[in-house]
Amino acid sequence: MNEASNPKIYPPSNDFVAKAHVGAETYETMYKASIEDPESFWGEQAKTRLDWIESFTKVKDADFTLGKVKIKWFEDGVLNVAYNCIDRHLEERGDQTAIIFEPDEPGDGAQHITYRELHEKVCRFANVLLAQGVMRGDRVVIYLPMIPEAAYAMLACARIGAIHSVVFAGFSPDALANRINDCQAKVVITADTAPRGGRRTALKSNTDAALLHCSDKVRCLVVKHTGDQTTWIQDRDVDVKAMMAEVAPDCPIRPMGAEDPLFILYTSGSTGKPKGVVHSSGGYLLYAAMTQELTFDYHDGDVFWCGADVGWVTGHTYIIYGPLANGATTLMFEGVPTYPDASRFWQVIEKHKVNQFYTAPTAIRALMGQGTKFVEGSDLSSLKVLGTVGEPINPEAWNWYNDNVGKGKLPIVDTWWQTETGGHMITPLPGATATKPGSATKPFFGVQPVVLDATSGKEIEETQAEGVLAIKQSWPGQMRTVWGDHERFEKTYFSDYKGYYFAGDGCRRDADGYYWITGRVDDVINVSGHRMGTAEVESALVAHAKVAEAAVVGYPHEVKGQGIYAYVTLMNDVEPSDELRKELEGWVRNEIGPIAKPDLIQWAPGLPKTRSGKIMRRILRKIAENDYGALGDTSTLADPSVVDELIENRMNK
Ligand code: 6R9
Repeated sequence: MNEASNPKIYPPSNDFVAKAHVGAETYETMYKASIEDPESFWGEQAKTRLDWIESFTKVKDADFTLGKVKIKWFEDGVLNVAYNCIDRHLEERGDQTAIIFEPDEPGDGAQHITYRELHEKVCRFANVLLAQGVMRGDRVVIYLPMIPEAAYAMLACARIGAIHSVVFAGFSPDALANRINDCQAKVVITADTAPRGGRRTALKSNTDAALLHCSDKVRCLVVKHTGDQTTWIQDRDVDVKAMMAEVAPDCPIRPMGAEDPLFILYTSGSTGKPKGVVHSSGGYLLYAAMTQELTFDYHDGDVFWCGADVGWVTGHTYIIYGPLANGATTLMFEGVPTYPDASRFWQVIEKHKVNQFYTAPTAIRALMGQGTKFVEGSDLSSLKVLGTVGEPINPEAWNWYNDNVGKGKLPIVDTWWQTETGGHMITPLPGATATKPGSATKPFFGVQPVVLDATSGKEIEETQAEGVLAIKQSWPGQMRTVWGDHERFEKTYFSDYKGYYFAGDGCRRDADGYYWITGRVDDVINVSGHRMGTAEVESALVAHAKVAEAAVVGYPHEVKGQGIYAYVTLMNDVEPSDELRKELEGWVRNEIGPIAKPDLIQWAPGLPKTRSGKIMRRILRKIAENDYGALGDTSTLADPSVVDELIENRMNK
């Protein structure tokens, strides 16, 4: 039986409902209010959840019309994000732990950083930035692992009004250089080396390599984290910890406009180079705080653990900004789920008595593959809510999570959202929504999803619908623009379906109005919950001297969700070999990072193209999926025989 068409339903328990912030009725009333009168709804939320230096008089000014797209919230309000995440909590919870840092090596001992300590560290870090000449509006690239300094650096930027752009520490020097150059950063912050799963990544030397391609004015701030030896360039490199010890322990906040950018985060799209997604100070923070509290039913005193990396949006919103704005205790984990062994996640939960745990389906599948013995040995009784994010969760993984981690008793929130949306968009609220495994269920407050017919672009009115997912109205956490390219912003998100925000996912809505995300409908693939533009991998491949042409598609992968399948046409005089295959894998690793390494490379003497020279990816996808029985119409191909050749030599047999 197809689970999706007749799924088991999991209502919240009465005990849970009794203590929850939002129950089913409240959800309905509040949701209705948020859609019918967004101005009052969000005005009220912004006043109660955030502290303003000057309050706003205007709540919303948004337009999705192509050519004049504009998204503004609380426009004339003035606030400071770091103040909201730290200073305002000092009186009441100065001695409460703000951040628990759990290092890669379990034997190294955790750190508990109180709000008061966080305040001092962030102030000192901010003074270091100021001493480097960083001013309001300047860009600061943060290329750090999951260490407290990453949080200090982000909040220090927010304190002085600089715009941070965190680059995932798994990215290569080239990827780092592209981002530093695109946002014209004044400073890059890195660490000597980064331990992860018992191995070390040489971040400083990656940064040195990246900076060869950047302006020589870029300063390099180095956090000496492991003490490993690195090269040192006088006049360019700065020892952050040494300087933090010298500067003043206090630093005034800079009042910022609600619409001033808080950060830029680069993300992959279906075309071109990664885009710098710009998020605001006021609207973003409000949305981060509200979703963190309500989606996870966070209560004062709880320990919250989002297992993402700060290099992704999930880490921004649910390790740093959301929890800290709410005065929560947030856990930062430097390691990986399988080191020293596959019980690490569960050990960390037991050790720190974690109440809410948020991870990705790919991590669940990887741990599932190790059997249940690793989870059985840990005391998970502190857990109250489980969450997932990043990709659709398959029922097997959902059931495993539910049975073994939730012991059949905990609500699981499957949260659909994107880098662009700032926070959760479609998600259960644990005290309000009965869940169905594999469905992200219902919209969050203020979010108006619609299902559009993919070809006509018309809204499907019936409850039961299948098509592409779009959003009708702005919400405060929405991205504001693409850094330096507003036209690209409009074109990417508002031009395919006029009047709506569209960001590339397909979906189904069932008879109960529940949403089921079916995956990307564009040339973006989702590898272990990480977004990867196929165009990016292709351009890395063709940059290799022996490659004439390349086409990249996704294919189903048991653990990663999707794997990367590359069809490569070599230059005329080049012979294919296993060594060359390895060389290309290493090449892509170096060009982009390990997450972009192709899983399968097929030598393709020719690619299926239309007579106008367009590669027919639909066909390549089918072959990669081993589903070539249904190739559809191939009559428009310039040379249909290439298809037989590709099928014959396919890699995914
Ligand atoms: C937060 C984040 C966004 C893309 C998105 C969609 C996929 C995320 C999902 C999900 C199904 C979920 N996605 N959450 N698909 N169910 N609960 O992941 O941001 O890295 O920008 O990726 O991830 O395809 O469009 P980002």
